[in-house]
Amino acid sequence: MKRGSFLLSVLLMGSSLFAAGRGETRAKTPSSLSVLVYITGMTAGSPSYEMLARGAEAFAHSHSNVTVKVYEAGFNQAEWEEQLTSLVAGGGYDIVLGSNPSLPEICERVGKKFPNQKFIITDAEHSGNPRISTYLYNQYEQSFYLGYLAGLVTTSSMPKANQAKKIGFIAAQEYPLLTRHIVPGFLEGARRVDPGIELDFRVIGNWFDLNKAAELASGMIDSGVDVFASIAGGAAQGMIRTAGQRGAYVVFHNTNEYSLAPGVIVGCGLMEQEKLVREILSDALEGKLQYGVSRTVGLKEGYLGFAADDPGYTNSLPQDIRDKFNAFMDELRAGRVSYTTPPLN
Ligand code: RBF
Repeated sequence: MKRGSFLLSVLLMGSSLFAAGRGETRAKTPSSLSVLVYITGMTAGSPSYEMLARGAEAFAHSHSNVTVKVYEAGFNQAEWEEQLTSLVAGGGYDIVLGSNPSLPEICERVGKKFPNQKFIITDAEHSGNPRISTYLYNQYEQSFYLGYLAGLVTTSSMPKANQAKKIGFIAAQEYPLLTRHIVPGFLEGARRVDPGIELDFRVIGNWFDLNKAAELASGMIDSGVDVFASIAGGAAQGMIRTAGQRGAYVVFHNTNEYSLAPGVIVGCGLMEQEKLVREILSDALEGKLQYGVSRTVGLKEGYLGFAADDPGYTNSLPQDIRDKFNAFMDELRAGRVSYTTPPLN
């Protein structure tokens, strides 16, 4: 070996050692990225999972050095950790990407066995683990403005609104993000319209039983509920069906679903999960993604919204309600509505 090239290789070795020594925060820019999209349930019928998979697949489609595999873990939560363990055991994925508030704990345990594995989780909050990066949507905020709309509708003289000041919420199951942010935010929003509004809250027990959701909705209508919200994945379809048949309204979280039941679904919140996922993967590919931290994203950051520019909204609600709601959204975006997001833990 000539002296020049020997010196060069020593220098190169030194610089790569130096780069490695800088550790976690400035990982080298990967030349390719292999992503496992881990769906904690089934993709179809669950908007947040559909957007997760679509965003990742779109990113892979436009980047030839990115591969994405979508894995559906199914509804048996007791199996998720073991499934994920065997999926990462082969070491084939640079990152595991998921969207579920219960995933950080599972990933923390799996990561102990596979210290090089990285996990990125949206719709969750977790910090301090150098293998895990999380993005929490401010679901208190989305529920707060959807609750405000529900409050306007239940106190209105719209054809299907009754005298009772009662709104309903159907959940698939209880978990901290739901019981501490989503449900309290919804009631608080409604009470900004009228402090006398009451909430009827019921739980299905799983994410797929449409008939149980329909049955619960029917009982709630009997008890005076005229506006519903839900976090129930595919089971929400049963509630929407009953609301349509028996004459009640629905406000919907996370996606534009007006076309499912025009005149029944009168307001849709938006979660910009596809956009967030593309940005996350772009950062990961450039080696810029930070681990060990959690960020919260909401209205003002542009990751939560409301589908106001849609005939499903404009044709379903009278002008005065839309004026009041749109004004509330403007105030909220401008930071002029004060509210406190409760702690998650
Ligand atoms: N949301 C869905 O849309 N479909 C599901 O199958 C689903 N399963 C979940 C399972 C668990 C254990 C938890 C904690 C949440 C689940 N979610 C599901 C809720 C979802 O991740 C998110 O919290 C809500 O969509 C609100 O952002």
